[in-house]
Amino acid sequence: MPSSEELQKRRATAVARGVTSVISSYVDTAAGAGIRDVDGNTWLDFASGIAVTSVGNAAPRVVAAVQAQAERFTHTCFMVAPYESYVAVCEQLIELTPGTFEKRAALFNSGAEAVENAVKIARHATGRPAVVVFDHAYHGRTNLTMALTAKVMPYKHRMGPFAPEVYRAPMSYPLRDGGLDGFSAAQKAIDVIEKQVGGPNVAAVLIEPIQGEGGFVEPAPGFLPALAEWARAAGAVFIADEIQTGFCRTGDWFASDHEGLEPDLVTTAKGMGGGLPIAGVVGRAELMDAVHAGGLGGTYGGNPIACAAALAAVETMRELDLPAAARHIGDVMLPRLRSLSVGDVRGRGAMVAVELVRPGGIEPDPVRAATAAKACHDAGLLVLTCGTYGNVLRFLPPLVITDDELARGLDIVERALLLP
Ligand code: PLZ
Repeated sequence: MPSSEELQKRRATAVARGVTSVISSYVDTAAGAGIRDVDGNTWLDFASGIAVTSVGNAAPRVVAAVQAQAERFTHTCFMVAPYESYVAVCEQLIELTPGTFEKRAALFNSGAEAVENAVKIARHATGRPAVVVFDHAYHGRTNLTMALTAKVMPYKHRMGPFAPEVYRAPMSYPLRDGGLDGFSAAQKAIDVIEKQVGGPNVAAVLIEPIQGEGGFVEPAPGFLPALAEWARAAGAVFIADEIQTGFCRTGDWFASDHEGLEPDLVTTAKGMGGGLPIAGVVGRAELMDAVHAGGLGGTYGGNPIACAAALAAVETMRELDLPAAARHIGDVMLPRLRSLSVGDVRGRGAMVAVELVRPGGIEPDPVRAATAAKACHDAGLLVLTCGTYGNVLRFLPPLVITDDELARGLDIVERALLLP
């Protein structure tokens, strides 16, 4: 078995520099919230492969389902020869997402692809061009989703021209917008939309209910319902990008559930596949079915092995009550982090962050975030940073993490955050 150091050398002459990794240790095996690298070091996982392995790494049910499906058949392409598991995953999406109205779903391979398709569907159904997105938004790295994503470095720099008809509105960001209440923050955004885009031109308002890469920004209560209400009145499609927040992460099946939001369309990926690449768009039947036959699809979308994994992941989430597990994780993490009196501690369920700021104000402190992350890594805890200013330390543990593992991880985080 080659060591991580040897692999780093091979990588340097084989893998494009644009693709980076958080740590330089290479994975050998992983299970639950534990990772073992090729040199035999063990890691505790507070990253879940960016909010993917919510059911744990190599979750037993997922592994068994993948093995069984691979032996039955690996691929036929749902557009060529269909199979039951694709239909079953769509049924699960319909059942689990908010709203009891008639829905349809379609499956894709990645989050970005789901977002692209949600926009295609909204534009097709409304016959309108404009898409409204928000400051600090992250929706992907493809051409359209780069345009939807806010941050230029590293996501967009020198990669334009970008897709047109994308407009950015101010986000509710309680730490940084003077603590505007949700209604006032929504009015501010709606003002921008009405003055700069015009309601009748808006195909979709697209938003992460809690922003992920942008810094775990949770809008003030009332912001999302006010925007959804405006979209409804304007005849625009309200799309919740629940790729990072969905499938139990925030303590509900979907973050939209928290305020009783019923988005017209929801995009999902990450946690839904239990580690296999699968994504979905689900929502109002009249929107989804507006698109002509053949207007949606892709060779691999809803691949049978990924569908088997998704069904097993959802079964695991139900069986282990992972929404409750996520709430428990938040209940353990938030008070402990708050007791350190470092930065702005926030989160819902198992989507928890500390935004680091300079003493006495809210000036971002990205160096402190990087130092703390490195100290965690040195101590064997895998954590991530995020945020427009790179100053947010974020935690996304697998929802099956044990209390003992959680406590061990928090000990490491505590020491890292209290470094001078
Ligand atoms: N929408 C809300 O969080 C993916 C990407 C990190 P893909 N986030 C992690 C990186 O540096 O690429 C994400 C998301 C939200 C869309 C996406 C895109 O999902 O599966 O990465 O395409």
